[in-house]
Amino acid sequence: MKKVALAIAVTVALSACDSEQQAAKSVGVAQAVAESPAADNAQLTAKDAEAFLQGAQARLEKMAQEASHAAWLASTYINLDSQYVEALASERYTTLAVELASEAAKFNHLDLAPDTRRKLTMLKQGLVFPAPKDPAVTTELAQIGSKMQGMYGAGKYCREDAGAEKCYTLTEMGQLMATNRDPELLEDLWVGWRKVSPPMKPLYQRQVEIGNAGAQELGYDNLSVFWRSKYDMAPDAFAADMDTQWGKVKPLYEALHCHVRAKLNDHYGDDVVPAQGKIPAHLLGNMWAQEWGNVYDLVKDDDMQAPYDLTQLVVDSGMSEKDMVKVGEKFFTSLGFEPLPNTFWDRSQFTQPRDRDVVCHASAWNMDGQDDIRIKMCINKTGEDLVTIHHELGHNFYQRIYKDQPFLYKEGANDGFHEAVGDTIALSITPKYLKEVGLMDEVPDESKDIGYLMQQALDKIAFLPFGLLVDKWRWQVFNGEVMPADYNKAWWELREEYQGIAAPVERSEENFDPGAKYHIPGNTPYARYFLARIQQFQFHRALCEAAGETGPLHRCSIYQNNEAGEKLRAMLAMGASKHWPDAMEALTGQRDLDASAIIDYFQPLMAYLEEQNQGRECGW
Ligand code: X8Z
Ligand code: ZN
Repeated sequence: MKKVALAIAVTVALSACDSEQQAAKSVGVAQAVAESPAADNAQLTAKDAEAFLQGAQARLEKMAQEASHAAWLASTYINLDSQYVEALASERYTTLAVELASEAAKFNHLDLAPDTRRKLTMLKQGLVFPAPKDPAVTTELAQIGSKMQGMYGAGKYCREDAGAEKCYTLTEMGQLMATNRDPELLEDLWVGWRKVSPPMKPLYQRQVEIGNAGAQELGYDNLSVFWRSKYDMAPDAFAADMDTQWGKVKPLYEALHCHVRAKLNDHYGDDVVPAQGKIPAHLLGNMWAQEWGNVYDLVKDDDMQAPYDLTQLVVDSGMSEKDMVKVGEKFFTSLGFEPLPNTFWDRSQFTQPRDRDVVCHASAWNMDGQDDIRIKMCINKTGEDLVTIHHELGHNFYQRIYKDQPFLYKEGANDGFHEAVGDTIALSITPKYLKEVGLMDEVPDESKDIGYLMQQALDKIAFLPFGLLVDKWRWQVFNGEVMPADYNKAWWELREEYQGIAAPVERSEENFDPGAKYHIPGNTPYARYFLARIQQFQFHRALCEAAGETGPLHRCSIYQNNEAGEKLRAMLAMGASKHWPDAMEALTGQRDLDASAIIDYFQPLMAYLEEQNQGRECGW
């Protein structure tokens, strides 16, 4: 960082998938209003509001830089000291953001230009967990956050293996959940990982109390309303729209659930997977049963080969973890995005360090609101991680292309957009594309398409109810509908109702299973991933149209297509400067969330599933 008289070059952090969304630009002047003695509100003018916003953005940007570097440190070297530093920086950031958010209310009575009003609203809604204006409580909130992140990141499960104790990291357990088919081992890992979270429960409970008090001081009923207020519509309308979209895709989920249950029943037998009812949660290839692509081998018909096994292609190609990231970068540059800067390659974390604990959950960061972008992952050489790399790079390319927006607009059009960008690109990892980049020799014929769609559905469709329920649970916790004595019960009611899965062993309030999922201790809202699953198919459909592709959506790849690239870049460059329906319209011509694209994409699979499920009793 370089200090210059009067203009301090400052930078800040944005970590997509992390709790605080921050960004930065160079600080100019204009701290005058924010620092001047409080003026009489009645005298304030629109010009004062603009000056206030300029000063506020400059101050936040500066503070966010400090918070980003501390957070990066605490995520990549988990220890007492990094947590101490991170909590301090986060406390300072929260204090400032809360102070500015409340100060913004002094312009409430003014008739302001829409852009000024939007920035004031965004200032008010910028934090994920606001603290009340009490320094001791703000400190407590920051310490709770750092502590829970650290507990999750450093979590391990130790078990007896061939007479010796072996401790597994979450990444190692994830690999076993994906590939091992021994139900006893899978159950043991499932139960074992969940030992990480009971100690989090009192911390979480206190964090909710503090966050609710903070949201109330900002004028919201509770954190649930606050979290749902960030979508350019009334909070209840947002929740209702999520339910409406779910209603549209639910038949597809139910058909998939029915078929998967039947196939798992064939493989494991009635004692392990009953032919009726809920599917045991430890047998779906993923620690949280949120995406099921890893059990494709159990679900496919004997004659239904997928057109490719992406893990096999990655392994056979001999590429390194860094090479995998290069493959992702190449897709974005083929669409006209700037190549990643050298600092990205120097500063990112691609693999799990052997000598220390880190938060392995994948994330993308912008440290300075400009070009210091990075990803933090513990990459495995699998198809799943190649897709996650595209997901993370989507965040980074978005961050970079909106870097010249004002600080408060250095965000996605809504948080679902941010999550959808990389996934949209990954939908173009088709056989045609893989052949073009030399990872595959021949494009398989159409007879293999159902296999490909099945593989995609096991990830994309299986995820939808999980994407919906995580924040349904949090909203109920925040608004007091669910009290701490029922945290785990309420969690499993939702898991059972929406996903049709069941815990493999009895659970009780001694357990705190929500805490064993990153986004609960990590305080990352989750509705965004549900939105993104719907949006990415809308984006894919629109980009394929722009590219002049006329074939089925699942065969379309926009690799190297200028028209599609231009459209995507134009929308992303808007950042959060416009209401999200404007951004949506710029890319798709539609102003609403529309599940018809995901339904169209999977239409051939739906027909197949309906046929397969004939004579089966579906549902749970
Ligand atoms: O957390 C993530 C990304 C980082 S934003 C890896 N995802 C959700 C999850 O892992 O639970 C992507 C899909 C859903
Ligand atoms: Zn993400």
